Amino acid sequence: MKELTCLYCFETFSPSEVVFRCMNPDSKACAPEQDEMLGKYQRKIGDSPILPRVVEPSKNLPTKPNKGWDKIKGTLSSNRSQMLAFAICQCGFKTSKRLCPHCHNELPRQFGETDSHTIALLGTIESGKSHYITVLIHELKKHVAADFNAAFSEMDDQTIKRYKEDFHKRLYINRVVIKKTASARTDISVRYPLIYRLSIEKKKQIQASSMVFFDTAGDDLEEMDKMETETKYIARAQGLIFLIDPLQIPQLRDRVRDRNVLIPREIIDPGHIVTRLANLVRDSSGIAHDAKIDTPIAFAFSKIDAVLPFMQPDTPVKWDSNHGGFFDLEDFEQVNESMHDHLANWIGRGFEMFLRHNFTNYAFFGVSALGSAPDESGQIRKGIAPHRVVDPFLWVLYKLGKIKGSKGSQAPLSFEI
Ligand SMILES: Nc1nc2c(ncn2[C@@H]2O[C@H](COP(=O)(O)OP(=O)(O)OP(=O)(O)O)[C@@H](O)[C@H]2O)c(=O)[nH]1
Ligand SMILES: [Mg+2]
Ligand SMILES: [Zn+2]
Ligand SMILES: [Zn+2]
Repeated sequence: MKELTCLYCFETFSPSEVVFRCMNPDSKACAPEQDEMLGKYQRKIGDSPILPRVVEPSKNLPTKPNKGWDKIKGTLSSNRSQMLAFAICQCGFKTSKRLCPHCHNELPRQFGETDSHTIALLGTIESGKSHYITVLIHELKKHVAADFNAAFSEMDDQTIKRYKEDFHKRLYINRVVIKKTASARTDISVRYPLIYRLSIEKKKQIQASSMVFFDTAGDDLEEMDKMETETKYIARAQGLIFLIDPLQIPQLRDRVRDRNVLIPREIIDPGHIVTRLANLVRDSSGIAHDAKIDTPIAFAFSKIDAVLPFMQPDTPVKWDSNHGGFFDLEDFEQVNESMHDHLANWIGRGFEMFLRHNFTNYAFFGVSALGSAPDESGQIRKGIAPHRVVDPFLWVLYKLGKIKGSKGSQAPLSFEI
């Protein structure tokens, strides 16, 4: 039987275990109740939200059976692998609002119909994760549609609201930097991933995947092994994008200091997070300590705009990338090699040696979400001019077999989902 994985809590369940929330608008006929499971997910224990009743179709026999009930009973007993389209509450009201049986978050309408891919974003505090995700999503909406004949759209209301208010408004409307991400221990919105549907028309058929992104606080990643949901999503991610902040590398930090560039307050060694990441994936996936992890992991130097002056003049990362309908492998190989050499110069060989001994599928990139440094008051006066932000994401899709790669101009114009 096909198991489903919740996009919010990452627990797995069979389709018939899905529960529902009553949609009866009359709260006198069906009194709202405290939802402790959702309260637990939102870390509001003792202060759980009061919401319309949860309907468990397998347990909840309606007191007033109506026409729909026979159909539900039939479906439940005959086919456990089917997800019910609706359920009937004890109050007799029919509802189609599906919830995860483990965390009681509402499941997006297309949930279960598409493959789901979690792409986790990692990096030290202030490495640029929130800016990167904001610009990546903006670029994917703009270019994926044009270059790949595909559509990229939000899958749930939470994503629309959070992207618009927390991310898009600040960068693209107010032109100010995004605030530091609060710990998921204190801010529940941080616990909610951004969920998108990527769909493409291929041979007159629409093929879709859901893409789940988490913008975790660097503070939480420092203690990732203590965070239950975060641990699950990182360990179960199909692809990882790991941002390395060049401005936290002591050698480069000293050189940019006199160029009027804002430098992060703290220096945190990306090696610590990578070591924890490897342990976490191994422990939760049962991978032996001498076996390598094969999850694709893209190491991207963020804020590359700030360090380009210190890179070799002919470094390929200076050029714009152009993946017109395919992943450009020639460009990828040149950038990967060049960034790999820079990594060795800037951080030393130890980091790469650790990667080589622990991962099979990794590559190096250089990205800039903003294109230039914001000023000291956090204003982005020069406007947002992203550079190569889609490269690591497209590489992950390529590694997952979702898009085709090509060398040179004989590019196949297809985007396979
Ligand atoms: N020069 C340059 N600076 C950037 C860029 N992106 C982000 N920054 C700077 O880096 C700072 C931190 O970026 P965030 O995206 O908030 O970093 P984060 O990794 O989300 O940090 P936490 O939420 O604390 O984990 C921003 O306030 C900007 O000043 C970029 O593309 N270029
Ligand atoms: Mg952040
Ligand atoms: Zn869940
Ligand atoms: Zn009801």
